Amino acid sequence: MSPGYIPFHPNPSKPKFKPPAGAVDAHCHVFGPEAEFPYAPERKYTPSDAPKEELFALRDFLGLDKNVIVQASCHSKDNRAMVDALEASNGHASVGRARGVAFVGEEVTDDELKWMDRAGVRGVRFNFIKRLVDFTPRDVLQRIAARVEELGWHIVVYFEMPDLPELEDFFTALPTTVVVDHMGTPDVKKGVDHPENQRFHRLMDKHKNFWVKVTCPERMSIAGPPYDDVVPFGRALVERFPDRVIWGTDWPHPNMKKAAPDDGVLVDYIPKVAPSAAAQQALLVDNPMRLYWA
Ligand code: 0GY
Repeated sequence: MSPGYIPFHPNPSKPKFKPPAGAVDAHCHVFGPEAEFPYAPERKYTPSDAPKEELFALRDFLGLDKNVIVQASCHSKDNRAMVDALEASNGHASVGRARGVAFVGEEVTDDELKWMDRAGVRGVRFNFIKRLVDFTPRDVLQRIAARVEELGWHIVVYFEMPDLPELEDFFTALPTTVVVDHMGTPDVKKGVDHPENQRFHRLMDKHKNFWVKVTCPERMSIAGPPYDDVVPFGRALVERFPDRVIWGTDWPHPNMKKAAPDDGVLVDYIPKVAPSAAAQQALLVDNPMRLYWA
């Protein structure tokens, strides 16, 4: 483990909010176990193991039904731990309980892409966070995007909001559905109406192929749990783009600075950003099903 790395919460609370039947945790990860799936040599942090069994137990405990497992940077382009979790979760069922998002380079072969597609991978992540990954040239990403499009997959983008002006033209030229991680990482101190956040809303408004994850209040909150200072940001997105929002836990919460969040508290955050049953059904079931299971 990296010095200071905080493992996931050992005993999360039982949420009061009961998610609707079929609810999807649309952003989570599996780490290792290192003995079976070693971390990548080029990683920027070493987490504590967070294996699939723990993820599936948490899913059941929180009252969720399905997972979208996103390849994290500590495993870099070695997608085996993620695919192993998909295979374990899906078995031979035609409608499995997990989908995946991979991280690939342009050296990835068509056979590898087919292997991942069969296992349930439906997207590729482009990570622009400098503390997590080394820079990949735009032309390389464009060539990957063309292959992602052929597969009918989408592209997940993770970036920091101050970098959006510089990235926007690249994003809007992508040929696929584009899913933005963690609300575009707004600065909570600046407020929902700040030009930086409004620029992101305008991007979502203008480009109907953009979706957004209403995730990670624990990363953005200044006040701490139950993250009420982040609620206006999530709620604005759910109200404005009701059919293009998804939600997830971000378990096992890599690189938290102070404490591991209580996953039960994160589930109880959902009705604050999506107060009506219709909004909850869209956020937790209908939208992720359209994006990942259609
Ligand atoms: C997240 C956020 C983080 C890490 C990663 O790929 C990753 O390593 O995504 C982070 O440190 O902000 O989505 O889990």
